[in-house]
Amino acid sequence: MAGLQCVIICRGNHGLRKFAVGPKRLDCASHVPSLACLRRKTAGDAFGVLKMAGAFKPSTIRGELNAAGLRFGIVVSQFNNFITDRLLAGALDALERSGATEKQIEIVRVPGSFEIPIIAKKLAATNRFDSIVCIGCVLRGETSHYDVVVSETARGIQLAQLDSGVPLIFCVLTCDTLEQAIDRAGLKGGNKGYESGLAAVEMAQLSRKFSKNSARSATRVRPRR
Ligand code: INI
Repeated sequence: MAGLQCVIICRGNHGLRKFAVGPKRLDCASHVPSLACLRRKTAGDAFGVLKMAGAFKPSTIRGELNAAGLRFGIVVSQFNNFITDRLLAGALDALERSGATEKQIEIVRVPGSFEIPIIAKKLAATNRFDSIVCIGCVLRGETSHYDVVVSETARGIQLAQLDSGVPLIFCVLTCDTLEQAIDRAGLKGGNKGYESGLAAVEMAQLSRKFSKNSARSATRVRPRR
C-alpha cells in the first residue's frame, strides 16, 4: 500500500474531516477509506480515530470567501417569485459581502425552475462566469407535476455543471408548503439564497485553483502542527 494517496473531499467544518486517513492506515482490502472500514479498524473504540486526528493533518485545499476578480451569473425563476426574489436578495447580499461589485454579476430571469438548466448551461458556455447560482422554488401541488419539475431541474443543473465544468449552485427550494419556503427564504431557516451566494464564491475560487489555464495553481493550506 506504500505510495497510495487519498483525497478527502469535505466542506467547511464538516465533522468527517476528522476521519481522514492516509497511506499509513490503508491496510484493508480496498484502499478507499470508507467510514465502515474505519469503524471496523477502531474495533469498538469510536474515539480512536478522533484521538489520532490531532496528530494526523493532511494538507487541505479550500476556496476562499473572496469574490475579488470573479464573475457570477444568477439564473432566477419567475415562478413563485415571492420566494425567488428573496433568495436572489440573499445571494446578492452574500456576493456583495464577499467583495463582489455589480459589474461582476449578471442576472437572467427564466419563466420557471424547469427552464433554469438550459439557460445556466448557455451562460456557462460563454466562459464569462466563474460560477452560476440557480434560483427557483417548487411547491408541491396535488398532482405529480411537482416531482417531474423537481427531478428534471436538479438533473438538468447537475448535467449542465458536469458538462460545462462551471460550478452551478443549486438554490432551488423544493417544499411541501409555502410556509416551508418562506422559512428558507429569510425567516426561521435562514436564507438559502445567502448560503448559495457564499457557495458560489467558494466554488469559483476552488474551480480556479483546479483550472488548467488558471495562473493561480492549487495552493495547499498546510495545517499548523
Ligand atoms: N415552476 C416552478 O419554478 N415552481 C413550481 O412550483 C412550479 N409548479 O408548481 O408548477 C413550476 N412550474 C413551471 C415549470 O417550471 C415550467 O416553467 C413550465 O412547465 C413551462 O416549461
